[in-house]
Amino acid sequence: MVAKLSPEARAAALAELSQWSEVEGRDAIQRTFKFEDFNAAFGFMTRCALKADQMDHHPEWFNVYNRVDVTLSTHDCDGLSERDIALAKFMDAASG
Ligand code: HBI
Repeated sequence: MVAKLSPEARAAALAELSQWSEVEGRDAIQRTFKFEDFNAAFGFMTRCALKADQMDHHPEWFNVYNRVDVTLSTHDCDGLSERDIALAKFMDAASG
């Protein structure tokens, strides 16, 4: 079972994810990624999808052309876990 982050661990992790924001009314984080075009956005999504499947941890996301809206949360613990933080960091690195 994946553990929900403690308030202290959550605050420390979010301090490192400056481009992510907390979702109102839900224990989740979100970020919008913008790319040059659809090809770049879909390449990013493909890299993240392969990583997510390896991690057995999957994003909620929505894509239109060069924009990818991502929400991360852990359904198994109904909140933020280390897996969301790890996937958010991977996505930040994969977007650059
Ligand atoms: N993805 N975001 C997210 N949260 C989960 O709890 C989760 C997941 N992918 C697979 C998964 N859990 C599995 O452990 C099972 O719940 C299917």
